[in-house]
Amino acid sequence: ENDITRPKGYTVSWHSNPEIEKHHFGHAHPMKPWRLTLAKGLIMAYGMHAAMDTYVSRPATKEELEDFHSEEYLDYLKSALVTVPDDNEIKDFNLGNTDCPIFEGLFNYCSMYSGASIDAARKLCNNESDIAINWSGGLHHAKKAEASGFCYVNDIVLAIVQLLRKHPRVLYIDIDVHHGDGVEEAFWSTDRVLTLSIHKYDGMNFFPGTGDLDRTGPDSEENPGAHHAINVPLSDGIGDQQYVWLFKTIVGMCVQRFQPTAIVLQCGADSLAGDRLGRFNVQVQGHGACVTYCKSLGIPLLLVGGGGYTPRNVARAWAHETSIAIGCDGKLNPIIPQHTPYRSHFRHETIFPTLEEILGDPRGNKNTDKKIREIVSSITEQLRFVNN
Ligand code: ZLV
Ligand code: CA
Ligand code: ZN
Repeated sequence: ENDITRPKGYTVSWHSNPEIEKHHFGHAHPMKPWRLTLAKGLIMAYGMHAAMDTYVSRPATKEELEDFHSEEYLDYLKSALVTVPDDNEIKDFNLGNTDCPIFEGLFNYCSMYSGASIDAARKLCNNESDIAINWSGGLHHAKKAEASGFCYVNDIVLAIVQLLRKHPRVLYIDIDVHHGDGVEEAFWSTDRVLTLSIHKYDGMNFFPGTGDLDRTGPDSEENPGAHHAINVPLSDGIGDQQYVWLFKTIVGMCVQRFQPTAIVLQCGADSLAGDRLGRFNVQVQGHGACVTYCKSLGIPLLLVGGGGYTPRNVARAWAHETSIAIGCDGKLNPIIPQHTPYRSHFRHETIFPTLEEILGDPRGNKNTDKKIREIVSSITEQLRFVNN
């Protein structure tokens, strides 16, 4: 029996819409919106929805989308017709290729996941929630007038724009295995947003090919945003111990120096061990420890999803992180319904399926402790240029 009670005076809001989950990028495409159905299945099987304010999100409006994206791009996205992806074709706005196919209901999909992030940000602005969650968002590569890396509309940028209406300083943290280039670029020239992305970096050999340690924002006297981009480039195989130590150390330093009044945490689950596209060895526990640490700071927190290409691991991680948000982690027993399709995905799991070790091809850890310490000292130097 679960005993899920709401802590008094602490509100978590959960923003989702089952419509989003029904979209298909195409059979060979690694991005599977139905992973959200799987995550929701676990969250509800544990009874966690009872401890949150749940909202069915609505599509973002044209005006809201134009807070970041160009009208020309949005018009094209809206009218784009389903085509067979062709990488050799002349590309419009980088749409209609294998990474960013045009599929049925594309504009609806984009408006919906963006509407959920915008609503979540507004709940934080109005002090109506302490933590707001949108697992369908976190699409950090989208640019003003360009789709990129499975991302078409940058819901994170749109949410941060909302937060900036109330909050003087927003800290953006990105634990997706890929570099959060779209969010970083969007706030290149402001000192009101500090961006921090942890990712695999191997020059052009790993998408999107940016995010080295020395990429800190355009450095000029006139740019207040100089030094306000922090990048943590890692190699294959990093595990919980090094990852969580790095996360706490660097986020701790950023918070002390920058004094954010709101935090956005992109929880891309492709940094987990066994991910189809990822290269790290982070476990559900280590990934979740990042959420626990951010929650412990006591600053309004927006949690969004992102990458994650081994659906059952994505579902475990996001269900576990939902339990951390509502403060019942480690206290839940799953009641996975016998008759649902979810069961086959979690059939080996009994109690706390979310915390079982992820089995996958063992990945050798190429990150030395020396390299990890060098990253921390470089960022320590960089933060001297950040004023609070
Ligand atoms: O998790 O793609 O490497 C947030 C996120 O960060 C590339 N794309 C592009 C750049 C030129 N290439 C080749 C195009 C590949 C097209 C097909 C795949 C198909 C099957 C399996 C894997 C991929 C794939 N694509 C793996 N990595 C890519 C990256 C994009 C990664 C986006 C990560 C998005 C949601
Ligand atoms: Ca990242
Ligand atoms: Zn990713």
